[in-house]
Amino acid sequence: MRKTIIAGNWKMNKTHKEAAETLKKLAELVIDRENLGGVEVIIGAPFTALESAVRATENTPIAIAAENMNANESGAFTGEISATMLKELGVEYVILGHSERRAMYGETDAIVNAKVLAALKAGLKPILCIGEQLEDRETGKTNEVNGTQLKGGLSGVSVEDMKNVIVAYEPVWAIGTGVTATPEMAEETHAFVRSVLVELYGNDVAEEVTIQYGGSMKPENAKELLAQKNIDGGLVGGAALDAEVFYGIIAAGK
Ligand code: G2H
Repeated sequence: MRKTIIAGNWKMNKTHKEAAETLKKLAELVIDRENLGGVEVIIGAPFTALESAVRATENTPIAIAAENMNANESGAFTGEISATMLKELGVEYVILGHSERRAMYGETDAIVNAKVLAALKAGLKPILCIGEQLEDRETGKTNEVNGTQLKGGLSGVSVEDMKNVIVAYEPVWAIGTGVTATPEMAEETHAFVRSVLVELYGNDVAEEVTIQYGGSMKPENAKELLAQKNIDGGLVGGAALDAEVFYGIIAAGK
């Protein structure tokens, strides 16, 4: 049985103080592991909010993710943050290869792959994001693009390490636009993504990988999306900023 994992991606939102306030509210709604009925909850916060986020979620079932990291262990990389720095803070996950980083900061599959490997080496669990642009979908390249990003991002990841990787499929045209892929459209690509995982790691491992959907997920559409066979969770941006709205998505996954 694979896990249903609902993760928030706050992006460049929330200060240190705001993060603690939102997480206090979210922790009150989440109550405890039993109330979550097997759903796992993660919040991805900006670097400056990570320490307060980790503190605010101590003794709660909410885990914390960073939204990026550098692949190098240490050194002359001004302004960058390493996996070890995150791990020592109590961060458990790291979102890697988000389409905003690919588009705005030139992250290639090779860069994303180096980060995935470095995260796993340091004991952080990567949430590897993949997704096609509108143009790719319109020209029939959805599977090709997602397959290339997935294989590129996972290059050199062992079968053993794959147990600690989450894949997030985020059609770029659905991100922050209010346009959601229909559950059928999303399921079709999720099934394709799983077939690539079968090719890479075999059926047993592929069946256990959580594949999240991302792109304008909200309480109103979450249930239908999460009901699809190969959609095992969500990576939620805008709708994760408010604790009650985000809890609506968590509740839909129960
Ligand atoms: C996609 C998603 C979160 P939103 O980027 O990763 O954001 O839910 O706002 O589309």
